[in-house]
This record gives sequence, structure tokens and C-alpha cells, in this order.
Amino acid sequence: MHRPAARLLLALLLAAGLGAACGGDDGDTDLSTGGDDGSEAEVPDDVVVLEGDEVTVKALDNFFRPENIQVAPGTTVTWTNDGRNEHDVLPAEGDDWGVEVEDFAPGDAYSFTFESPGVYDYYCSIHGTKTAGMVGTVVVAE
Ligand SMILES: [Cu+2]
Repeated sequence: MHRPAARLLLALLLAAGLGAACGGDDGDTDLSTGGDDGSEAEVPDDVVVLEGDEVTVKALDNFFRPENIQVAPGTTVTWTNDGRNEHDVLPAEGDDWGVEVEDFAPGDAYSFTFESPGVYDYYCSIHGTKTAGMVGTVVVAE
């Protein structure tokens, strides 16, 4: 006669456990609103989650790899120009970060630490526009 109660308890424990496991993803719901500027940037489907305090994105000829990354707040993202062409890294919105072509020759590197959760689209103005061509996204989320 105790069995149903035990089963209910088990179910509750499982639910609690699953809830805790998913806790870190709660921030996803407000990601579509972008950073603190109210932009409408969306999380790309093929986003690659990169772990660690420092991650690297390669600028190649002529694309970024990985193109779309997700990192935790406080992560330093370093772009390296591993191509033979000139590139730049410009945010699609604002000018709080990014590197101009004269400071990003082949072999150069540029770093920025993303503190605030949000979706940061960027592009290379030489080989793309804000929305097409040589573009990338940094998703900052817990
Ligand atoms: Cu480029």
C-alpha cells in the first residue's frame, strides 16, 4: 500500500532532478531580445558551444570558423586572422568591440571579453555585409 506513494515520491525527485539539470538553460528564453540594446538578433541553429575562459575564432579566406559560437558571460573571444587576405571584425550593432582591417592583418589577433548575455552578430566588411557573406555570431549565455 506504500507503493503508490513511493512512486509519486520518485516522480517528484526525478522532476526536481531534471529541473535542476535544465536550470542553466533558463536564460535562453530572453536571448532573442539580444543584448542590452533591444536588438532582435536570433540564436543561430548551428551554434557551437565553446567551453573555457578563452576561446578562439579563426578568420579564414573568407569565412569565420566556427561561424556561430556560444560562450558563458566573462569569456574572452580571440579572433585570429589565419587567412592570407585582409579581414576585419565589426559588430552588426554598435561599435563597442571589433577590430579594423589595419589592426587585423594576416597573423594578427584581436580579443574581446563578453560580459553581458546576448546575441552579438558581427561581420567582415571586406567580404560580407551585416547579414550575409563573411559573418558570425557570438551568443553569450549561461
Ligand atoms: Cu574578410
